[in-house]
Amino acid sequence: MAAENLTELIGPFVKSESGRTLKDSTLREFWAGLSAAVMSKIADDWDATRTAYAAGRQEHYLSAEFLEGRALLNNLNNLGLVEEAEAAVKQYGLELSDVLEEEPDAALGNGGLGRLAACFLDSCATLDYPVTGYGILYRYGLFKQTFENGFQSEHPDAWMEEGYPFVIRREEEQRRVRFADMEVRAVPYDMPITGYGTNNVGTLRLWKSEPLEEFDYDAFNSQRFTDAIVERERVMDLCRVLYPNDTTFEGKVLRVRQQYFFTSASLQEMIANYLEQHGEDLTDFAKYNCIQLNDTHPVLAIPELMRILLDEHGMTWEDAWEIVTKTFAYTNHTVLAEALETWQVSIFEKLFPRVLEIVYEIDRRFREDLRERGIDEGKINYLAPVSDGLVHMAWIACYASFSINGVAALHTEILKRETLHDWYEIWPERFNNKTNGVTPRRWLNQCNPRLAALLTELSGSDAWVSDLDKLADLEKFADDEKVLGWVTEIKDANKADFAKWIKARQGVDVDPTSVFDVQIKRLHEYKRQLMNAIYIIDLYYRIKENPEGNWPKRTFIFGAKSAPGYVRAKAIIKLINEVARLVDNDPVVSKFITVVFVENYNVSPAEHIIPAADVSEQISTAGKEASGTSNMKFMMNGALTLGTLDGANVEILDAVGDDNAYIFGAKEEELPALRESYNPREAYETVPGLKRALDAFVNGTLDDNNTGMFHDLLSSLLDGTNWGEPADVYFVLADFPSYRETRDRMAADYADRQAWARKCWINICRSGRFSSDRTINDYAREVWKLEATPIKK
Ligand code: OAK
Repeated sequence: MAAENLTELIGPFVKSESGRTLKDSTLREFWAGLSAAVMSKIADDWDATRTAYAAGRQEHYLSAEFLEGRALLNNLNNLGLVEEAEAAVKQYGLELSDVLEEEPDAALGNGGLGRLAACFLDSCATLDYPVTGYGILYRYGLFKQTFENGFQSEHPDAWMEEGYPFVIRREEEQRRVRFADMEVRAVPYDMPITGYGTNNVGTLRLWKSEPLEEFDYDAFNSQRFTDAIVERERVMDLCRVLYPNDTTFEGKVLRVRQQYFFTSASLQEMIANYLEQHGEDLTDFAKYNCIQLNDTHPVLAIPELMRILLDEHGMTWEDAWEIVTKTFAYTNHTVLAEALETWQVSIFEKLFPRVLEIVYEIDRRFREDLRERGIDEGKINYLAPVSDGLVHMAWIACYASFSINGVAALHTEILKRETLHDWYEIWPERFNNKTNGVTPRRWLNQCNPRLAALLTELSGSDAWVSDLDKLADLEKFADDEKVLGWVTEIKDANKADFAKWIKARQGVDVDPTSVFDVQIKRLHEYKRQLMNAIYIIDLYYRIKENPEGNWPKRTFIFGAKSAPGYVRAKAIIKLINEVARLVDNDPVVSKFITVVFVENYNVSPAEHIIPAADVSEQISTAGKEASGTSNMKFMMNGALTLGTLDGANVEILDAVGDDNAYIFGAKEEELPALRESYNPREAYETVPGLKRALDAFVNGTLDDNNTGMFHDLLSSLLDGTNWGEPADVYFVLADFPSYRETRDRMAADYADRQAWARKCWINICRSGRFSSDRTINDYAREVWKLEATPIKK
């Protein structure tokens, strides 16, 4: 390729975006032009990678969500083009950082599961693994959140309406997906996934549904204008919106349509590639293909692959099943009961009767298989793919997959012991753990350039960016006062940046010298943002009682979206906003503390928040958070964990030791016994400060605008519900005393900045095992049996 510099490329590309002179082009058009220029630079390598991967063994990552966030800076960093890009926009008097802020987040995911998929693709590209991601091109990503009088309000996010240069429509590779009541075209849109320090460029293929015929002109010509449009819209509806539920299942027909749509299109492509590369005999399909199911959302791929092999390639059931059971691997991402996907048989009947027939046959053979193993009928019926008129997606996944994994050591143990215990008893060899990881490219090198520069300088190269274990070599500086001084300076500079950013974004003033204490994640009762808020209310009263006290200055930062229909989660959002107002309106308390709720929390806000954090709140009820991944991002950026022994916190503690993390609360194995004797009302009456804090919900101190929602929150803690939910399901009040003690101690410890910085440094240096490169190498070696395939230049 002609060695063209971004400085030369940018002008023409911006012009072709804007259709006017450069001086009149908008910042947004500069973003689009620069992005298009970057695409032109990777096109040849992208092609070469696709060709190289097609021939050998490949892994296909099927996921209903990919929470990619922004792409331009990530690509510039990976390609080593940041300085070139800076110079390119400087010619026109622009700052690269301003251009980058024009990019919308590709928010095609809800939270942890979707962001994990994005980190995994980044690692696969960096490590040259032949892996392709498959998902859905949602027209509307996760809703945009605003606060109206403290209440969450949701707005559509038409993220690519103004054009998005990082996806390419591949018209010629379209497939057809048939439902009983409609047939649609699946048109792939490909997003390049660049890696760090490699020429390989992976692919995220996002399918979009379109009508078979662009427009029904017959209907149109015979004056049936609406008919022509209605049919077209029905097909477009399929991919219109990402369902905003995180870890909760909703049995909506459109959702199961989405699931079948993208899995069917993806499988058709895998089969077509196999036929092209390896000939007509599909016996070796599993030798060349492995499919990772990101939770149960893509599990329809199992009966669909059966259908393709049986109906379209004339295989016997036995041969087809042999292939299927060697192809699929399943990752579970939660033990929460409300996430379990079960679809009504009648929905399958209506949408894809043939797939249902196959599911029934899987069910029949499953029952036979288990009977032969001497398993009793009650258990068989419980584990069967179909029972009580419902199709159980997780059971199909467990039965057909050669590998079943959890996402942190504790989570995998809970799966084996409880959630999937019966499966584990029958097929123990299928179970394995793959502790999650996060990409250090985006979550350290890119979002925290100051710290990245220090790490590179001290280690003499940037090799740590693609081999994070190298940071262990820097632990020798843990007692080097100069280095610890730099660590503190870097954190302070990042905090000053955050203060500017949040001032510009929300008009809030924060004191960069205060302790930044952060909880950012989806709003869910088990994550216990409510416990965090109760602490702040209690602190508010303690400060009011003793305004002369030596209170450390603190900023409490929240970021969280609630599912639009999750009433209690929305009440908690309103409550936190009310606490922020209460504190802000108090001239005494506001001298010491500030509460900030970052609106519309997403990937790119996280990149501003995490490098500035001192305290990482990881306070879920033990046993409920499968892994957590922000805990890892915070650790890498030198924030200390305030957490329960849950998910990957357990492994973070194991890595850094007691002295370098703040752990509190009941352990998972203690909770069943605690439940027996638990009386939250007693805690309310006896734990000092608790009654006063909780009464503030309902005595007029905090205002829920007469909705009664704060009353409901309180009674969920003290009384449970009349539909049988026990009081305080998530042990908020039980863990409160130890949370308060630990959090108080942590804030006091911050005063010794040198000792604090030492702890931060240990966290940073020991974060190597939480790189998604480690996770992906484990999957590649132990599950996918995949070799790195670097392209030749
Ligand atoms: C979403 C929908 C259905 C089931 C699970 C999820 C989900 O997002 N789970 C989250 O996955 C993350 C990645 O493995 C974990 O870190 C979180 O703990 C888990 O809640």
